[in-house]
Amino acid sequence: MKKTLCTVAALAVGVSMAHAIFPDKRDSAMPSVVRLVVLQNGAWQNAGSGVAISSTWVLTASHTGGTHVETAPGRRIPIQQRIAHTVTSGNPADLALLKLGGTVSSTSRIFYGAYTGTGGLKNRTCRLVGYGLTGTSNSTGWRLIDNTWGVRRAAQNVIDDLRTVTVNVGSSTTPRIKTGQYLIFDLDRPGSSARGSLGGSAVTDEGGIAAMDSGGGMFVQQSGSWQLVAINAMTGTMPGIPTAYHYGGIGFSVYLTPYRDWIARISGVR
Ligand SMILES: [Ca+2]
Repeated sequence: MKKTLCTVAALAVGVSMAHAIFPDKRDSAMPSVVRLVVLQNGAWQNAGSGVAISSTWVLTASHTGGTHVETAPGRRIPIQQRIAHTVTSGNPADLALLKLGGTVSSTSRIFYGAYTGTGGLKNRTCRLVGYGLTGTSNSTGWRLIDNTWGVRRAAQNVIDDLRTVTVNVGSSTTPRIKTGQYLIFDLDRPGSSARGSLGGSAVTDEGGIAAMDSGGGMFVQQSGSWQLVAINAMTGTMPGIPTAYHYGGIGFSVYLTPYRDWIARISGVR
């Protein structure tokens, strides 16, 4: 299985790292999920997603970009400082905290839950929220539609696994190696359990993540609300399945519990 995941990681780099929520279900429940944007050629372009964990701090994946966060169309707040995760030895995780030069009104609580045991995250239904591409499903998988990013959407899935994965989020000439603990979900075919690779059958609104969903949130229902457990980061595949968006393809979100101390130290959010 470890070898399989090395393949997964390599392929994940092959696809765009600034990874859409599909299906096309617009989200109204999670305004804490913000769009990262940058001004290029006179227009605000997508640079990923993020999740506000306090009025002045946004958590995202370190491979996202952007100079501003957009909380609603046209309402932009500058990013004052970007602080990537660091470690004293080994590789850092694919996480970054963004200090805002203004305040947001909607925030999400982080649930630092265990993976196994009573109330653990394993096999829990999760909600994925971000500003990435949407698409349509067919008999073999999802066909993503170009230029559909920039809208906040939500999909659901099930947390199937927890793995430590090493991945290059840079290029071959300028590598940026990240090692992190990821919560993993597979893309099951709506209405069928025949083509999944990890867990059970599809849940309502089963979907995954794609370009520009990177940095968005994975949430679970906890104490009566949706709480943040992971940051959406990348997609992969399993042997014999051609692309990440075929049924059986896998999505990876950085599990936040192992990084609790770092998040608290930088942002003060506990
Ligand atoms: Ca699934």
